[in-house]
Amino acid sequence: MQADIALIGLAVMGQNLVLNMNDHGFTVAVFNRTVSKVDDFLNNEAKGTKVLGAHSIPELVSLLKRPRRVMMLVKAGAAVDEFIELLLPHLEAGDIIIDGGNSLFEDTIRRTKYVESKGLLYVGTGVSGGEEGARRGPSIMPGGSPAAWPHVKEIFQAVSAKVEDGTPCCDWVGENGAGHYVKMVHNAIEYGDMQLICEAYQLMRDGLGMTPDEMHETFAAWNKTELDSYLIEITRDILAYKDTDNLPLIDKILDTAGQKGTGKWTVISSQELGIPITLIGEAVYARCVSAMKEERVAAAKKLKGPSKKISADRVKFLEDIRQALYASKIVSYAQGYMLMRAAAQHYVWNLNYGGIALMWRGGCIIRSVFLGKIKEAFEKNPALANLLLDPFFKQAIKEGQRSWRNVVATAAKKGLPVPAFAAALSFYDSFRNDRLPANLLQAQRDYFGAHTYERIDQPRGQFFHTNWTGRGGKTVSGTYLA
Ligand code: NBP
Repeated sequence: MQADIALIGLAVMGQNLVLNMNDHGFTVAVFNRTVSKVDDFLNNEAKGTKVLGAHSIPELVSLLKRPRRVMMLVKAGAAVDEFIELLLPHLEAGDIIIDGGNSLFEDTIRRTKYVESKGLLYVGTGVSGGEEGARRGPSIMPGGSPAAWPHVKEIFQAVSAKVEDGTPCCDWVGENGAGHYVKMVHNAIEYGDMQLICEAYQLMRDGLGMTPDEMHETFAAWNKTELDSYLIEITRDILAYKDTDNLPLIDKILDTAGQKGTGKWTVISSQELGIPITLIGEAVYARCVSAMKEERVAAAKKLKGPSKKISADRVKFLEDIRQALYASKIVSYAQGYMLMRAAAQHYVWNLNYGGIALMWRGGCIIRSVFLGKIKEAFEKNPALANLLLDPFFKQAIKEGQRSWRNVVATAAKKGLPVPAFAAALSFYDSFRNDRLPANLLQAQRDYFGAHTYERIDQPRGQFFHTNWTGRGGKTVSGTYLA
């Protein structure tokens, strides 16, 4: 019994996390469904390390110190349930099963309850940062059985990314599915950030007629501003990358995007909780539209629009785009935080919002200087109801607003799609509007469905129905559905 932790799943994430743990002095025992991959790993990537190989689950468990910690990094879904069933007969009370994959938070809620009912502890943790993150320091977002945290804290915080002052990008998120929920929202914000950058890119490419090298320079400059982030940095490098013929590789990549589901899950959750994460919704749909390649190619020949060329001063318009991106990004994070706040209330999680920003500050795909500002906002005011109301972000939007509006208006006039920029701006204008047109909407609902309405001249909670046509009855919806 010598290993500190076991890791099941020797694909890209598992292998790299094992090597990372080994670098930090932990002894890791490994296992994989296709058992031959254990020896392959030991004879290649893990050669010369302290990593121990196991060829069966009982052997794996026998190598572990107590309480036993077994982490899975396998494909999300049935594989996780299957491994839990395989592990349970060999573990005992107090042992800990950890799922580090991208599991749906509802599965993690169910699994936490199930594993706890067997006397064991469960951790469902988000691990972000891809291959490089797993190897050099990911952002780790653990949730599950609170009693498990003291037993996994040391390993997790040691292998996680660190911010400049050495603080680990890993802290306890909350009970049962909280860790996976926060990771899911992280991924959805990642969808939003990527879409915003892509819209900026399209405006530069199609509107301003810029070359990849020129855009590379622009993103390089932007990365020295408030937008300083991993995604801007890789965009800068992607735009400079040349194919074997020395032409920009970016121009040869097919414009159809894939997705694995975390964006979709977040939008579904937002619909269930009634929280408008409009920018992220548009980012998910933008991938869907991109996937309709053949239909778009056919439609492009038939559906005409204005010339895409933007004749504005390039330097000035580029600054407008940068401001639009920054303002939209603030809205996106504000929406993501609104969603997490609603989820925390619904699922009874005590989320630490500043701590979440800190976990995302390093190691993960959305890491940025900006997240430091979010952390500061929640540190100053832990009860902050909406990021848009924080003085720093309020001022940032105030300063960028004219540019933001100019970009959305220009894009509309030029027929250039900016679904995320526009959704963010519409949300901003809806959120700051004290009288939306929903009075008409309620009137329509009451007209055709007797759904009733509240009145501005009567206290909230009193409902009225009008017989709009003189033909309807007095019965209101609930008993009468039109
Ligand atoms: P994959 O998601 O590709 O999963 C591969 C692993 O799952 C292998 O060990 C494979 O075993 C095992 N597996 C599969 Br596939 N089906 C199985 C089944 N029915 N029963 C048991 N084992 C099964 O690996 P990954 O990309 O390293 O990701 C691991 C987890 O981390 C996933 O949940 C993923 O969503 C998450 N994640 C990935 C990234 C990333 O950048 N790749 C980033 C963050 C999180 P085999 O060798 O026998 O086929």
